Amino acid sequence: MTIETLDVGARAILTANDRGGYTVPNGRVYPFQWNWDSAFVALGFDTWDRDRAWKEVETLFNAQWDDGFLPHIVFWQDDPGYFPGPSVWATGKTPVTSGITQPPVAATVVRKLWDSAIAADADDAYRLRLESLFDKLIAWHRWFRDYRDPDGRGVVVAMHPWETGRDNSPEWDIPGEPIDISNVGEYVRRDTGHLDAKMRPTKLEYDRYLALVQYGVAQGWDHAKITAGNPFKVADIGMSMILLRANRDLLHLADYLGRDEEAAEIRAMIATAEAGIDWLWDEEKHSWCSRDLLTGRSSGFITSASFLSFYAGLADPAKDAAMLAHLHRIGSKVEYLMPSLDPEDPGFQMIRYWRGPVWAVVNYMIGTGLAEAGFDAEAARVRHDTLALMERNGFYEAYSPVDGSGSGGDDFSWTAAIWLAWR
Ligand code: 9WN
Repeated sequence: MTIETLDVGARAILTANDRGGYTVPNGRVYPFQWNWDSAFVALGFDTWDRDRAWKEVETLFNAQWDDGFLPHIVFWQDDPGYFPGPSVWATGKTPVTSGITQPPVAATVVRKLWDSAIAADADDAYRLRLESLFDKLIAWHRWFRDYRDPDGRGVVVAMHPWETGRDNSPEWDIPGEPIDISNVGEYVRRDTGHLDAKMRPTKLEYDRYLALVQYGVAQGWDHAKITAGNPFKVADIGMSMILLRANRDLLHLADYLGRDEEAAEIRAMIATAEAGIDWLWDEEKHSWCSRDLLTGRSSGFITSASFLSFYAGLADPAKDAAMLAHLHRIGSKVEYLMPSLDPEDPGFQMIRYWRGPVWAVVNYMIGTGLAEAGFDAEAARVRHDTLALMERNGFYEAYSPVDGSGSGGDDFSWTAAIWLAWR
């Protein structure tokens, strides 16, 4: 297939999944607006429709709560095709939303949109929109500081595996054991009606997901109460790196807009993260790893998120060298980087969701970080593999790192968007 044909196909997916101001990840499997999906989707729209790109992010932030919290799903309209739907979340908000968040990639995306507007001499027309988004972005970042970092370590503590965006990563297995699933009750999953159950999380994992949703409902989605008493609290290496990066991009925007007070506040958040993030370095594994806040235990899993240290701008020569060694080792074991789990881990499964498959959006962040850090060969490999997966197999939700076969939903919005933004 030619680049032009793929461009046309990618644009057609975003257009077909556009519900008017927001884009669904996939019409059948995920019929609502998802938080980090929309941010990446905006990068795709920006390659041919700047106004629509900004609108995607603005629509997402229209669902922001008064305390700055930005939900992981916005249920702009009901749809029986997904479980758990709005009535299960019962957050009582208008629009109805979920009660947990997702990785904060939006500030980095908004900076990209702004840079692209400047390059096209269109910044005057977007300045007010930037000002408005800036206020909402910093409110969300403050919310992370206030509710997702109870020990003030400068990391992001996920209260639900879905918050990490890497739902069934083995990092959550042991920390998930204390979750009481005895009262979850009967429910009907919809995901396994759309997709092969072999690709999806297990029943035990779903029971835990739902028990945590029910816990949030029981707390009235009061995030202070959840922060205090949640039975699952894991410092996620992915969200922690992503927020650090997002704060650097938000600082750039603050300086640009002359927002001195906010800039000082963002600098303080960056300084806290830079001082505290080493807590997520696993000396035994020689890798960045998620860590259970409740027990202090490192997960010990090397996942695709471990490689986001470059994207976070952590220039630490010894740690960088260790991560590059892992990258080369993993790269010699699989056809396509970057598997969501180390292929030498006994739990590696090439098509089961976040236990093996490759996600284009994670690769985009890894590749961007590697390029910025000057690791050109590694950056080129990650980018090349990502684009090759799409050229050979179309725009799937994820792909087997072993044979490149598609996993999860097809005609997937954020994959199409990454093609357009990164090819
Ligand atoms: C739960 C939409 C989302 C992504 C997540 C991915 C998957 C949902 C699910 O799909 O999660 O949020 O039901 O499996 O793990 O990263 O945002 O594409």
